[in-house]
Amino acid sequence: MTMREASAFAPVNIALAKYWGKRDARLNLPTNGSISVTLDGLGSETRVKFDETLSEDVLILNGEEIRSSESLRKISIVLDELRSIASARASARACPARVPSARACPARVSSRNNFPTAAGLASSASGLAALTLAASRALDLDLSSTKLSEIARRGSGSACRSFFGGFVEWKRGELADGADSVATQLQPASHWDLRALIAVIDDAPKDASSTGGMTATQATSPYFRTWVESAQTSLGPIRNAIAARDFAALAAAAEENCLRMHACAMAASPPIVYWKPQTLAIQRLVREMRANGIDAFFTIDAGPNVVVISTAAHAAEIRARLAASGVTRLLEAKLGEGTRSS
Ligand code: 2P0
Repeated sequence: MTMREASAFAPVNIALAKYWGKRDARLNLPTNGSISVTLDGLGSETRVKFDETLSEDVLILNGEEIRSSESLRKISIVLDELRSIASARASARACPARVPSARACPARVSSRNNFPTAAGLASSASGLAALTLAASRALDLDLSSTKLSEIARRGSGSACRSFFGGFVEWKRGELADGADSVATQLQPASHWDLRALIAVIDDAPKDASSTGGMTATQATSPYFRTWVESAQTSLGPIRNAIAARDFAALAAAAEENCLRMHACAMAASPPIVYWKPQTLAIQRLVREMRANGIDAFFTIDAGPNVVVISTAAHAAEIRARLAASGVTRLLEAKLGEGTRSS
């Protein structure tokens, strides 16, 4: 019998080389490659149930029904893609008129994040990755991680990186259909025991979505072309620093990449400024710590929170210094594995 419901857990990933620009908005193909670390324990647990009594897909996030058209559009892109694969397979196997209804019917998606939603942490990445695996299992599709990652990417670009553990690269690719724009693991989590300390400055929903901010930056920032060139050039040094476990080189290249992304967004018209005063204060503190021999660098996504990356040996010292500087909410994670069934 076809299983009609299934669950999956997908981890958050934090980009050390950022995705910020689309060369194809329909397929979510990026203007530049990106590199991320997959976090252990922080993520989204998502249950998908195909239900003939529904008239359209339903999204429940942290117990509340979401009616935002952007969130619903993203989940339906993924669900439609999986429904179409399932229908095509069923049609190929049996009489087309007897395609099981679960394959074509709407789904109820219930997702829970164990971190603050919409605060610039990549909640859409883990949510869409978990949805993709859960829905594929509910439809009894046995797809490779690479294929699942490609489908999740269409819902939210950064979701493609959450399928793999440790250090992950999403290649820009050259092909128009995106077949070569896939995520792959650079190194497993065991390669280098780094920690991510997430200073939560504000967990209220942010003013503008990542998708909107990215699109507006691309359309109006005079620095966009330069950002893309620079982002693409930063991949080699970041890849090499990870392979060599060279913390100082990784710190320099990742901070530069992050600040250039934000500089490009700030130059958009109207300007896109995700930072708050504490965002800048923590950047300064992290630079001071590094100057004093502590392994720490920062990265910031489309929100005010600062993620401090450190070696395991220095995490406790950094935690204490962040707390002393007034950070009251700090999440900490090791690097971990990719998306899994649950
Ligand atoms: C990243 N971000 O690489 C960058 C850095 C935010 C800042 O990927 O439009 O939600 O759904 O493809 O994946 C956030 O963008 O955007 C993001 P869509 P997504 O992590």
